[in-house]
Amino acid sequence: MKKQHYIANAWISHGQGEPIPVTDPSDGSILGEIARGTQEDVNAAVEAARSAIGDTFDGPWGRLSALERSRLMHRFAAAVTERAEELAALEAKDTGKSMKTARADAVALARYFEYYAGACDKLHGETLPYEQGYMVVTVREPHGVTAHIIPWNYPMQIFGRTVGASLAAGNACVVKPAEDASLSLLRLAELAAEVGFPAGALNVVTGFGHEAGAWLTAHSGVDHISFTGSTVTGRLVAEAAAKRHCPVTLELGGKSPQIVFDDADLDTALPVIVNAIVQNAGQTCSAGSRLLVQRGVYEKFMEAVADSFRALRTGPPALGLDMGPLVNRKQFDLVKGIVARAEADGIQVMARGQLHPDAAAAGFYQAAVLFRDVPHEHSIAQQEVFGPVLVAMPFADEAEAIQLANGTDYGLVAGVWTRDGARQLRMARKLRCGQVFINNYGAGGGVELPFGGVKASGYGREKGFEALLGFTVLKTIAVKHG
Ligand code: TXE
Repeated sequence: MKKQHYIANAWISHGQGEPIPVTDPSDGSILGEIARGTQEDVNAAVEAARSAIGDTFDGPWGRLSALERSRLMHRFAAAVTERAEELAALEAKDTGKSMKTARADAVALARYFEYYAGACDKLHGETLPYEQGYMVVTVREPHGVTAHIIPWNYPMQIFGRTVGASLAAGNACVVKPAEDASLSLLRLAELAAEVGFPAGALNVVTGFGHEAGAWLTAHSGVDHISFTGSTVTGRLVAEAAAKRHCPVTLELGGKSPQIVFDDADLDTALPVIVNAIVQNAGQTCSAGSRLLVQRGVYEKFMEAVADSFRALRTGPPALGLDMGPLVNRKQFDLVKGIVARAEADGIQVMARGQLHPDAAAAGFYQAAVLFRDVPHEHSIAQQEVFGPVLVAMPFADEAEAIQLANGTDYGLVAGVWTRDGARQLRMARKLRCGQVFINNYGAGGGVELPFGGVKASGYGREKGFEALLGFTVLKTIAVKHG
């Protein structure tokens, strides 16, 4: 299987870039290759998007009415739903995620398009009170061409929430998938053409981040950048954007706490807390990767978490177990190294999950690991691991819980487990993060709920109506009518 870029509704490659091999994380074998985007490829994709929009929104995509955009997006959502199984299988093969997670991703993708399709014709400006003799209105216009740098952990979902919102607002998109997970997004671009999107409205250029990604973010024809990925790369993207005054949203990593008070409903909390760290083998920006438990229930709750961890099974994606392999050798070595260093530093492993006998030795399989009594300052309690690794520590009271919860560079999501209503509200207000879940944990929340971080977790919001606003520019028109 050899894939080219998908630009202006056609398979295409410019230049002579060496192709990038596509590896199957379940056994390390080579599945095929994708094109290594060149500067020419990036230029072609941006130009295709610009002509789809047109200089004054008069191109074949730019001139469509909100209703026409909405109908196309609904058709796309229906096509994704129809092909959910095919898309999930492609994603599971490419990324190693379990079929269970991949199916959920396809469903979420369709739902994002459905949500934003319904929002196209509800996006409007306002009439403003001003001096006598004036009529002042605001209108919401698209940025123009938006670039979408997408990581490998949830390609379809992140495509759904950023590209869906951007198209709904009337932008034309250039997508750069991760070099480790491009197949599903190439197929989605083809699917968009099949349901009738005009050429250039949606383009996908594959390649390496430091090449195609960097050329795209530096391109003067790009009017907005949406980046999801690591904190380090996010900073590079923001620098590139700042150099040419381009707006950017950054959805970066996290070290999100689950905070369990003595009065919590522990039976309800347990499966949710375990799922929030093992979902997608922990490769989730909003993973609940720190467990803070009040001293009164610490021993009891930790025993229950440990039992759940021992039952977790990691194995080939097709078996539909709790977890598949990690995405690539780099991530596998990274997670293994972090776990080994913590153990060497004397941090106690309380429980490990199981590796299925069919998990190939050459695959990137990592069983779940539960650490207890982890010092808050230790790097494993501070850094994003991006694997099925949960670090737990006790706390005495609400003040200490807040201090620990807020005590990392990140601020993406937090979960609070307590029956005390006043404490729920106090905690919700004092936690420094973009989303707080009380007595549940949404691992990023629903399609409708704005999502994003503070501090090193980034800025700007995805999902919900808020994301749609972010893909528009507000123009004020003041008419002096006398
Ligand atoms: O991420 P990168 P990597 C975290 C997680 C993981 C770590 C490294 O902790 O272990 O990041 O993963 C593109 N200009 N997350 O190295 O580099 C790249 O091609 C423009 C959290 O895979 O951030 C890919 O498409 N683009 C995260 C995307 O950026 C560049 C999801 C993400 O890659 C670029 C993934 C550049 N200079 C990893 N360099 C989350 N927030 O969910 C790379 N890219």
